[in-house]
Order: sequence, then structure tokens, then C-alpha cells
Amino acid sequence: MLNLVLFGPPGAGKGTQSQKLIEKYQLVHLSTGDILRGEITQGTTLGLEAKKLMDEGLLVPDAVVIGMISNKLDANKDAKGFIFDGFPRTVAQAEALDGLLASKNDSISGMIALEVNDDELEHRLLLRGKESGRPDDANPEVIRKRIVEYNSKTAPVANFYKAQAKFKSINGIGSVDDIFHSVCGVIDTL
Ligand code: B4P
Repeated sequence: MLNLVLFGPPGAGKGTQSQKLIEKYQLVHLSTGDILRGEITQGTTLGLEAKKLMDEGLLVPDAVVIGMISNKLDANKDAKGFIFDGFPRTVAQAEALDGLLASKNDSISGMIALEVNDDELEHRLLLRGKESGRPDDANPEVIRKRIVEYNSKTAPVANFYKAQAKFKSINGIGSVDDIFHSVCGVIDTL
């Protein structure tokens, strides 16, 4: 199985690259952000709780997102592999993911990090906010809070995969197609 973690700060291009990767490699796309926004649209209790945190630029509790991913793995037993997009976002989530995959005799093939500077992230997210109406993309203060959350809680996840020699990093600035080409080049070495 090919199990990829697509990593990077908010707005780095994880969702954008995932769409192209699932087509090329026939993988199941698991985006915790998309799943949470689905819960919000359906108005579930989980969605209502998550919305408060997401609108403030804060992470949703580990137990909630780990439970969601566990359900999705069980629901896709015949998958050729997965792209984890926006998950794991904490070291606790990374440990839980390793445990869930190990229980299925499986593991992460590699983490690919998209490197993008803060100014470009803010620019991209504000632009998306205008088009999508996503509340967490509309306000520069919330965007900066998301970047702070990323630096304090999510960036250490890279060390978790570095310790397993599974970490690869690429430049996330440039055209979507050029970045996709670089991502595929890394996948071919896994
Ligand atoms: P996500 O949905 O994961 O949001 P994101 O990080 O902003 O999206 P992404 O990084 O995929 O966007 P993309 O770059 O593709 O999370 C939202 C919130 O959900 C989090 O803040 C948190 O509250 C919660 N959450 C989710 N997962 C969680 C977890 N595991 N634990 C706890 N909480 C969790 O796109 C950004 C924009 O850039 C787009 O408009 C795109 O068109 C543009 N773009 C992409 N590539 C580009 C390029 N090369 N050049 C120019 N623009 C580009």
C-alpha cells in the first residue's frame, strides 16, 4: 500500500496537490478539514463543537480527529492506499495513526512537506476566503493564529517522521503543476 502524509502549514497546497495525487495513484483522500466541514454542514453535534474552534483558528481535540480517521480506515478496507491531508497535526495524532495502521499490518510510506513562507500563506488564504466564504480564511488575525498553532503543535510532527527516515521536503511555491511534478518525483523514490 502507498500511504502518504501530505504536510505543511495552512494554505501550503495540501488539498490542491491531494486532488491531483488521488487521480494519478488511485488513493483514498482523507482530509480531516474536509470531514470536519462536512460535519458542520450537516449540523451534527461534533460539527457544532468543531466550528467554534475552527473559526478561531484553533485545532480540534485529538480524540475527535483520531476517531474520524479510524472510522474512515475501517470504511475503506479495499483501498490501494491513502493520502492523509491535514492529519496528523499533533505528535499524539501521529502516534495514533501509526498504531491504527500497525493494527492492519500497514504503515506510512512517507511524509511529503510543502514549504511555503508565511506571507505567501496569508495571501493565498485571504484570496481563497474571498471565493469560498470560509470563515477561517476571511480574517488575517485568524490566519495568523492558525500559523501560530501550526508552528507550536504541528511542526514537531516532522521530527516524528524524520526519526523514522520518512520525511521529505519540497518547495511549495511555484505553479501547481510544477509542484505536483516534484511531489511525484519524491513518491517515485519511496
Ligand atoms: P484544513 O482544511 O486542513 O485547512 P488548510 O490547512 O487551510 O488547507 P490546505 O493546506 O489543504 O489548503 P490548500 O493549501 O490546498 O484545516 C482547517 C481547520 O480544520 C484547521 O485550522 C483546524 O481547526 C481543523 N483541523 C483539520 N484537521 C485537523 C486535525 N488533524 N487536528 C485538529 N484540527 C484539525 O489551499 C490553500 C489555497 O492556496 C487555495 O486557495 C489554493 O488554490 C491555493 N494554492 C494551492 N497551491 C497553490 C500554488 N502553488 N500557488 C498559488 N496558490 C496555491
